[in-house]
Amino acid sequence: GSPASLSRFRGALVAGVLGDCIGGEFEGAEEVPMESVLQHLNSLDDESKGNGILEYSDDTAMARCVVQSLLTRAGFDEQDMARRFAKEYSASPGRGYGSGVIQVLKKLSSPQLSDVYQPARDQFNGRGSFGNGGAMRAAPFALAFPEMADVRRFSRLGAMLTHSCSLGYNGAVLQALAVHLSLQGALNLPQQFISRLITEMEEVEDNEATRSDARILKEAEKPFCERLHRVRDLMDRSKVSIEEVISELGNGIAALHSVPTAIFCVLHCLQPRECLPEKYGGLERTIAYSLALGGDTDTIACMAGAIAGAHYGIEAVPQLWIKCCEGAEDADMNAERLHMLYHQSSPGG
Ligand code: R7I
Ligand code: MG
Ligand code: MG
Repeated sequence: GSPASLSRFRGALVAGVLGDCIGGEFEGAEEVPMESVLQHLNSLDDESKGNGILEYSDDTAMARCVVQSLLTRAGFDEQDMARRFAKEYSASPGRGYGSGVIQVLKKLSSPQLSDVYQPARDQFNGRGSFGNGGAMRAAPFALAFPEMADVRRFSRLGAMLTHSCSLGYNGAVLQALAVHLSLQGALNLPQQFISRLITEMEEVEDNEATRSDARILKEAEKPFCERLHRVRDLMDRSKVSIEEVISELGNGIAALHSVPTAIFCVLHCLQPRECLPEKYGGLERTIAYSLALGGDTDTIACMAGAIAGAHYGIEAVPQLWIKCCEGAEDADMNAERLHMLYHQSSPGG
């Protein structure tokens, strides 16, 4: 499809929901045999199973808040977004939120709160969370703002409402930038795609907050850049085992151990793979492969799904999978609204 086409918007938002709903089955599992993944995916093709059987989790619940806020305010409004997070949490607290972020969401619902970023700063003894909760809901920022600088800025601020550690919010920026580039068709040249992400993140991570967090947490000076270099090294290899991907990139709840992993899943599945059914297209491969990594499967599949969906477009998303997932049809309608907002705000368009 052409750059920033409606099909790509729909693919991104819908496949993100699918990754969350379908990936929930294996969240926290240490080892997930590919056989179990394929069995799970085959069961979605069984039409007798009915609609909406797979519920979405916090990943989608919060992404929906981001979408609604961006649409209603026609841009980023931190007060409005914070209010929506708090309201959503109090309406459905059982969506599987991270154990730390719950404190933030409770504080955000206080009417006395003057600085909406303060509760996030208080997390983990004042360092803030490095969890992937900012990154899991970052895709909509790429679908609302055509300018890369806006995507960078607002995905960071949107994540900082709950994640004030740079290893948390920079993960959100990376995820949003990956969706942004994919939307432009950048995955047609995978080597350039990863190089551009590295170049962008070099700048994003070039500041004192990042250096200081990295030092304290004993990470490389530019943690996400270092991981993206590992992604590039793995890409260049003809054969990579699941175990190697997990040990090199991680599959955990930290943004650093899941966002680069999600990006790798997309890149690795651009071509057919021996371990995956021949009948699968790229989008199905990406979701299946993300689940087979185990660990934080709903979130990794959600992030990989959004990047892959922006590349392949809605036509690549299996109808029967959409039917099985709560919130997928809704995401499809919102994608159209975001597409309009995006093209309204683009210069001359
Ligand atoms: O990041 P967050 O919103 O969690 C998202 C994850 C996704 O997998 C969702 O699907 C859902 O399952 O949860 O929630 P946080 O509570 O901010 O962070 C998640 C977890 O990361 C925390 O509960 C901690 O275990 C860990 N964590 C930290 N641990 C020590 N020190 C995050 N930051 C720190 C830290 O600074
Ligand atoms: Mg979740
Ligand atoms: Mg998760």
